[in-house]
Amino acid sequence: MKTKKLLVLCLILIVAFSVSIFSKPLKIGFSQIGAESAWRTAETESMKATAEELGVDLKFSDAQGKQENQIKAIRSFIAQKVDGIILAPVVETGWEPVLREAKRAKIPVVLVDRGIKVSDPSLYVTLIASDFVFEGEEAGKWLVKKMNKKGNIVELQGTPGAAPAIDRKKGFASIIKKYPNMKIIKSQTGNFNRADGKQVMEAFLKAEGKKINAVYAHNDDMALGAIQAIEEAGMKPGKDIIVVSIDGVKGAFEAMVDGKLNCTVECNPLLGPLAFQAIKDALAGKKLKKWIKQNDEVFPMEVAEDVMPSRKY
Ligand code: GZL
Repeated sequence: MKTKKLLVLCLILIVAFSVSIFSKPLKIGFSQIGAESAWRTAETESMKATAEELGVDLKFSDAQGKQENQIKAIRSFIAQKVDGIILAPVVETGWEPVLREAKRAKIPVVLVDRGIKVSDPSLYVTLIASDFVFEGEEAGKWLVKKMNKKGNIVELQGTPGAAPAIDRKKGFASIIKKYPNMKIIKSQTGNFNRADGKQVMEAFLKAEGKKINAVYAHNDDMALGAIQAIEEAGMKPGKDIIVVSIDGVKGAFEAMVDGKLNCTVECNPLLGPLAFQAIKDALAGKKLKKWIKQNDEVFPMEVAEDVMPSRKY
């Protein structure tokens, strides 16, 4: 009788212990770039809301736009022995050493929203992001049609060295170069933020003024800054100067309804569910595609009013 009781007690302990291991919340570190744009804020909200829903213990770090702060955050996550790391890399290069440390600690790393250049692709599990070259091409194709294949364009670039800045520039230029009467007469970074976008557009207007027929901004926040600069220069954005940008945030749809922005190419920031699923799959030993590509749509101003109510960010 005594052995039977002992056996039952052992069984209860084993079950309790195994439940406790599996029911312990996942501890995930998320290294976010910063809060430079409405798109970035939407991405952060998606990650935090998903972590909340899943009962994940999220360690969140805002790098204020600095790679060294992201590297520090990743080292801190490793020291805290997190189960997984999600990284939105501010730029493409400089990640190998710290990602090798994560690999040595057997912590899976999922990239969201921007890619990186590494010699060893095993340093990250997967990249969940849009195709920025496609986004740049779509903006270019739309502008070629709108401008009847002629005109002078000024370009507001994203953060130097960032995958979206590099690839949106590449994609757009690959289309424009096919039309000899379309020229990119100025191109400069506005760092993906509204204030810098406005400032750079003011300088463009001072230098080129009425020669400018269109603005291509790598994100909506810079486009909204440019729109402000165009108005302050006494011109009508959306009419005197055509404005096309990328992201598809709420402010862009409002500007299109107001007739000041002509077109935005969507870039989905709601990556939380896919990011945490990827970490779980990696922990379960599943093999993932190296790039989980997000599909994006082009929204010209003509559809903005109808589409707005269904927008999720
Ligand atoms: C794109 C993302 C870019 C957005 C900007 O995935 O990295 O950074 O287009 C954001 O708005 O600042």
